[in-house]
Amino acid sequence: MKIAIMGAMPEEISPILEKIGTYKTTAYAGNSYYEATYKGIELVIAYSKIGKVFSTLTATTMIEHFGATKLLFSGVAGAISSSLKVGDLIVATKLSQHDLDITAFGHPYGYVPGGSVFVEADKEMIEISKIVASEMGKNIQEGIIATGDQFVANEERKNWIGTTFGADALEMEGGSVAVVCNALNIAFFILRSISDAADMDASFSFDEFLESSAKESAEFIIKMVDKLAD
Ligand code: 4EZ
Repeated sequence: MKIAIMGAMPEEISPILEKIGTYKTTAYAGNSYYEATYKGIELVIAYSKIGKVFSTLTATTMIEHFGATKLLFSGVAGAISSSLKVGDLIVATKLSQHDLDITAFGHPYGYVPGGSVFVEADKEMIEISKIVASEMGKNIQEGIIATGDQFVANEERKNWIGTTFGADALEMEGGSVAVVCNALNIAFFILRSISDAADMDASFSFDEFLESSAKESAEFIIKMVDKLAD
């Protein structure tokens, strides 16, 4: 077993790198990949840069080049569901691409022929996350995450994504990572901590809470790895 841990931004993986201590850095495909052995488990860690294209490249590289057999994503997200507040954790049950649109041909939003509107995350790791959450005394919500190449800072757009996909949170990488892992048969787990509410104050909230929320998510991911190592 070799576990890939990815984020989109440096802030999303630095708490993990700090925790594991020593690692080997490899430059590959325009990015840096960090490899380590932690509690007897091989890890490959990277931040992809923001968005669906970079996250697709990084997820694929971690699997095809570095040999990852499971993938865990850690990061922050904008809340859609009013029950999600800054710092809260959401684990994706399934993910979609909210900006994928060939509706002009009668297809639903998020769908292209050969694909599917939603990609489901690994059920086993979601079950493990519930155990981890109870051991940590933390609340973790399951929900649908919608992904697109835009920072949503608009109530109308956010509500449209919520209604169209039944989504509880939104971000810019999970849906593409899900497509990669699904295609390559790699179990994946997408965790996000809320940094903002994807509304007109989103950019300010994001700037204020990126670091603390990213840390919330990263700490949980480390506990997940601890559990997988048992
Ligand atoms: C993308 N990530 C945001 C990156 C923003 C600015 C320099 C998560 C996220 C997000 N994505 C947090 N809040 C969001 C929102 N309101 N819309 C989209 O994965 C980088």
